[in-house]
Amino acid sequence: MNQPATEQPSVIYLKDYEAPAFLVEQTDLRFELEEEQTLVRSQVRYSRNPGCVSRQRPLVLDGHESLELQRLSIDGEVLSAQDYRREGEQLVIPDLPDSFTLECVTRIEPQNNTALEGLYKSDGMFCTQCEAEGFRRITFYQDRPDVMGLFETTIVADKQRYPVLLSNGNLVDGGDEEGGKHWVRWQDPFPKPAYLFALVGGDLEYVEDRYTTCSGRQIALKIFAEAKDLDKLEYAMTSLKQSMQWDEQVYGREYDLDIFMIVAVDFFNMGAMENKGLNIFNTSCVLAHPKTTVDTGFQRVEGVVAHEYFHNWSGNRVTCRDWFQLSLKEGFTVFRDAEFSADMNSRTVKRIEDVTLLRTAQFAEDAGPMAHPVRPASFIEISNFYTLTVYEKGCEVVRMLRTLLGAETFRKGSDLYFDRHDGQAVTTDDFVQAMADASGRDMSRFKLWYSQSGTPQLSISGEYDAEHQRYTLHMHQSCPASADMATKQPFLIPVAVGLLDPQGGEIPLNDGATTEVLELIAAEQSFVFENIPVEPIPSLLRDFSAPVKLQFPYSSEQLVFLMQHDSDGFNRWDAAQQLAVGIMSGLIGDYQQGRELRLEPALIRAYEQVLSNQGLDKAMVAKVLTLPTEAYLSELAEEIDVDAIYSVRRFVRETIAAALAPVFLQVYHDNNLVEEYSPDAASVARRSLKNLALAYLMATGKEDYLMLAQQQFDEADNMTDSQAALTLIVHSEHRQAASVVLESFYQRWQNESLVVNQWLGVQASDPTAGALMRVQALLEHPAYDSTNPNKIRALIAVFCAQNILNFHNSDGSGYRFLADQIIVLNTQNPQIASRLLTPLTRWRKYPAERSALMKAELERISVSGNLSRDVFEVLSKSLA
Ligand code: 0A1
Ligand code: ZN
Repeated sequence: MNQPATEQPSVIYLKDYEAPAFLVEQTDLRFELEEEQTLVRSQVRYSRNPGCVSRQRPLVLDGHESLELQRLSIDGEVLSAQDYRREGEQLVIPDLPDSFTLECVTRIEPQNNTALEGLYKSDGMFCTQCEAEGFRRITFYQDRPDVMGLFETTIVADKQRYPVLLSNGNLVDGGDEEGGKHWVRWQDPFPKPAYLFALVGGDLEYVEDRYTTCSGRQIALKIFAEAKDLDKLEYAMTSLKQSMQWDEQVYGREYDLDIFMIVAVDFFNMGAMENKGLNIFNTSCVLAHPKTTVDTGFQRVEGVVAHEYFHNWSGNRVTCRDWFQLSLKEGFTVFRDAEFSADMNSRTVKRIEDVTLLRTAQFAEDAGPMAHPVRPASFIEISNFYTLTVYEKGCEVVRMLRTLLGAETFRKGSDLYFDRHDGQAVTTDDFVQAMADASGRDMSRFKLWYSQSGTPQLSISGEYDAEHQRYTLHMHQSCPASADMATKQPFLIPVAVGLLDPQGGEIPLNDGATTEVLELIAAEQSFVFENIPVEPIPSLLRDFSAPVKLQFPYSSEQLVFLMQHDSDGFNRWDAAQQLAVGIMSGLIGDYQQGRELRLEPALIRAYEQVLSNQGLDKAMVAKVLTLPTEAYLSELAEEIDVDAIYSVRRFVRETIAAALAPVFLQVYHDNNLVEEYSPDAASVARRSLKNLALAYLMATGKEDYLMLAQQQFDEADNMTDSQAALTLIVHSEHRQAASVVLESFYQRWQNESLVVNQWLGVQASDPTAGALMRVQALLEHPAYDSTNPNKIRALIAVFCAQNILNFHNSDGSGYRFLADQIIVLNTQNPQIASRLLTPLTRWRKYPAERSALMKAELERISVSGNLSRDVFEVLSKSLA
């Protein structure tokens, strides 16, 4: 919705929740899809909600300015303008009987819908995106998740252009009509909120398979895509079948319809959507082929297919009462998909990747102007709350519940939750209550994780009493004020702890186990371990048992010791990170003081040892040897000195590379096997280690290694190796070689849209000087499409989020560029515009000059007029 500049969009509060005045029994929809317009007729059977106190309340239907109302009738009687009123975008109908059928005909123009919410066209194909509030762009409806009804959908369209017509549930009827048209009818036997409605109409092909459920039911599985992409669907299909089986085995959840469909679309604001029985996916999250997809792309497909499938229970069968409860389905489902991926691949590597994302991006969000609790208390535009906090921190909250309760009791809790609330729209409190009831524990303090924003800080110190063989951990927790909340109460923090003896052995703890979960509930608390024969080195917060910032005064030697001996794989990696962070933070200070940079040998020695240890998992080696990213160092900094962070990281990388080049070369060759591509964990690990070695070799700047990268680029038979070589060459100082590989890559892949996105991204993240000019030139390139979110993300979002040197150019050109893009996108696609704002919202963390330039661009956007609710909310919170 575009607001006039003077009108302030209103804030919606959780505390104002009221049950709907009317319930929906049945929703019958009829769509006539045409080139210039779509006519939508909805016939909805309403009855007064007995749970609603006032019987006088009118029916309030949500709508949108793009809806053209053509007819409204109640039980066959056409309403005149006096029978209802328009209040903003809503339609209010007073004086209604207790039950009735409302018929509503609207005219919409999906072909002009650039916001990609509601019904729109993606590459000539009709598709929908109704979460969170897209259904109101299709017809007037009580568009809220606690209104659930049975849907029947009839679609009429030109048979030749749109041979495939899909909706939720089962296909029950269909036929041909005059004028070259055909029609179909779909019935969904499960009541659902409107946000889970979906429709697709297009010229699509599909691959097909079957799955037999644990109770022996046969499910038809179909994945639809454009004909040219049919060869890229096998991996998604395998992942789907694995997900179905995993959910039966791990959560006892069986699929409920006879058919499960996925459709791939190229224009999509997010990753994918869990519409009942008809998931719609961004092509980037479903298409995968060794020739065109990198290893991380395969993993993303596997994870997103699982995520959307798991929503069938955690989201669809049990849904959210209101949008403040979004993490009820998202946090839980991210937890479920993370555990699935951990079971399919390397558990520790998956945990490292997830924690890395949390600690860089979610911690930054929680410390910025958009900070909000996992269950927000208010919002202006719900689309702005599909955040890392709701998803990733929400996942951590569910993980902590499992850590506190133990896997078995947690499963009892999830069974109880699904049984108790099947078919209902519920709250995060209901979820925690099921866990409390299953375990017999009072979880009220735990619920602060849902209602308080900010990242808690946990300081721990250890004290050894040799005489009494007693070791004490003193803990202190605090949580800094957040943009939305000044003071916080102490959280219940599960701290998983192990104690190592000086030989690296695990000391048995109080209950004989080697890891104990301590429950910190107060601001200050001490935990005593008896019978500890020597002063131990503690391994704290094992497997990252809580989303907090931990401080413990480890020496470099102790960190190296933990890297070598900790039985907890996550903490071995984290010790390496902490070691590197400590060293790099010191160097950042040196850089700022103008002192010469010198890398102390501890890090190089530690890395060398890791490289020479043949027994280690290769994926872990690659993770351990990856330096903390610029984004993580920025998050940790009080004030972000872009030049210092960039220069120090580069210096450390180059120094390590120079010192260990022969070792890296050996690692490269040892892992450069001629083998058929496979996305299994061991092969992915080998490629990641090989390409890490190549990256260090390229960091030496030596021509020999450029040739090695060129050879890999020329000979690679898979996109992982090809793209790794391309990136290293393009990001190097070898400019001539860079343009040669870029040109050859484009020539080869110009017809593969997702590969072209990678090509755009490699250039957008190129740290060498002049990147902005090149990005601006790419905006005019035929490969770019300013209406396709995937292209916008690949070029603009990557430039602003990953190319810190060029985006933060001290002349302010990067900021100006981004603001210009946002001003255009604000009207075209508000969700994307609002997400793109993120890097500018962090302006307070930069030194004065940059900070002022960033703020000035935010102010320029804010006076550009006609701000969408999405952009308005982020801007106003950022400038408050
Ligand atoms: N529920 C989806 C995410 C999603 C949310 C909003 C969308 O459009 C604005 C699209 C998808 C998921 O968690 O996968
Ligand atoms: Zn989700």
